[in-house]
Amino acid sequence: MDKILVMVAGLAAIAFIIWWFFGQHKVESQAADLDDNQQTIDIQVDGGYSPEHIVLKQGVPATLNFTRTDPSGCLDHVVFADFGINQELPQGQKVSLKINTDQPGQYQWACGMDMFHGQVTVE
Ligand SMILES: [Cu+2]
Repeated sequence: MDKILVMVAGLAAIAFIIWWFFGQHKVESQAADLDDNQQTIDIQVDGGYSPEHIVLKQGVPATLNFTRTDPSGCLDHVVFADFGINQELPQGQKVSLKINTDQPGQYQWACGMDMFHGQVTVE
């Protein structure tokens, strides 16, 4: 009987850990606002990116508005290697980036030093 209790508790703990991780990822992922033939999303840059995962609709022109409030130089550039973008982000200024959404897929972005990451899903 004790063994069964331990096993049930162990499974519950594992289920909780799985829920915790996947739950968090879901919260971080955000779809862009769709308006006519245009989609936009605001991304705050402060100790990382918020949201960190964004979802764009394929074939609709997309604008990502990055605003860096973080004073550290680490995040002062944003790099989309797939799109050939290496953009400076002056502190406190909104910087708009156009993203090509012709091809579905997952695209990473990073800070200039490749330490912080974000992800765009085009679907
Ligand atoms: Cu960095």
